[in-house]
Amino acid sequence: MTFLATDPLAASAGPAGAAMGTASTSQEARAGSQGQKATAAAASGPSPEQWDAAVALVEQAVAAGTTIGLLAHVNPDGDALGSALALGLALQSRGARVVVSFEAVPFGVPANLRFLPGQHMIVAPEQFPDDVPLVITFDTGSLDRLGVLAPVAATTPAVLVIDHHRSNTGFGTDLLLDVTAASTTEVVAALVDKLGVPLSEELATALYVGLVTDTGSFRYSATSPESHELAARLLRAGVRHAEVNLLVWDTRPLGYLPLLATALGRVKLWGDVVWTWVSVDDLEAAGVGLEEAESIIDVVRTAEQSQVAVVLKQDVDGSWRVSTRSRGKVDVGAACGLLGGGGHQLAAGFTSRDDAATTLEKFRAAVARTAPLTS
Ligand SMILES: [Mn+2]
Repeated sequence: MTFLATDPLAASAGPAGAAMGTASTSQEARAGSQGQKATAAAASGPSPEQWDAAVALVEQAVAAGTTIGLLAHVNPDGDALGSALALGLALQSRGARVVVSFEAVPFGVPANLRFLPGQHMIVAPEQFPDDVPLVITFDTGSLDRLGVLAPVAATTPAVLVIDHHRSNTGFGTDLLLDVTAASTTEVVAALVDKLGVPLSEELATALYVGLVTDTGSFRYSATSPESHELAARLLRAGVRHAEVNLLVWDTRPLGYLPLLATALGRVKLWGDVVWTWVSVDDLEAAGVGLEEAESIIDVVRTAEQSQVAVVLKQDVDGSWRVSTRSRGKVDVGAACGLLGGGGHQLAAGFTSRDDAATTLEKFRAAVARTAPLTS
């Protein structure tokens, strides 16, 4: 670790000695995207009873005319927000009253998702009504991933959890969990079908965004024949895929480019871990928000000498949001789980209040404690 001592990172480290935080990054949710190589633990989707209960719950709320609250995880990605907005549009077409919310500081939809249809349903957490009888959560593996909205889901009488994370804790009163689904939107699409709602172009676009986000444009291992079949249906429903993909993948503020250059200029290989970092000062110099640092790891993880890629992103409070990716042999989901985070086997994250060097050491130690993946 000698190189760490000379790394500027060591000098600019955050508060030392504090324990790993429990909050996760939006990368973790994005993680949904990559993970889920089949293992012995692989389960199938929801049981017929779970589907029946979920459909009945939603139908009752629609019939009662009560407001239905739809919650995405903190700093929502395309899958979380696309899922919530897609079901919201479906429920509105059935005459339901719907509000969509999530935590983000400052509050707002990430820049590259602002084209998503259905944004009229979105309210800030402060505006979320406190007497909603039914809440539905999307792409959220545990209650704490709802951030400031966690108490809402903890106290609402009926909470339907729709997810595809293997690490889902089973919170809520009803569960639609399919760990074989590449994205939560695949589960939502099935629910939309069961509710008898036809796919409008808008609804299909919201579903498509989650599907392409979490499959990395159908590249990641969780991509299934069903993912492609759903994509075909969505395109037939009118999704303008070239336009959508240009906005999702290939549209960044100019400041992203110097930020990427800074991060890539610092890349180091430690054993089989390739890693880099961006500080609050870097973000400020580039004139972009933390969300723009999310995709840096997609470049870092290409290093063929590595098994694992790590990008540390400093939040304004000095903590590090840590994104990790595996090239297939290391279960980074398990390793991040040991550090209070989570995600999927090939893509996961955690939050650390240690300095960056200590954070990386702890991550490597956690990797050493996890069983290697076999394919
Ligand atoms: Mn997901």
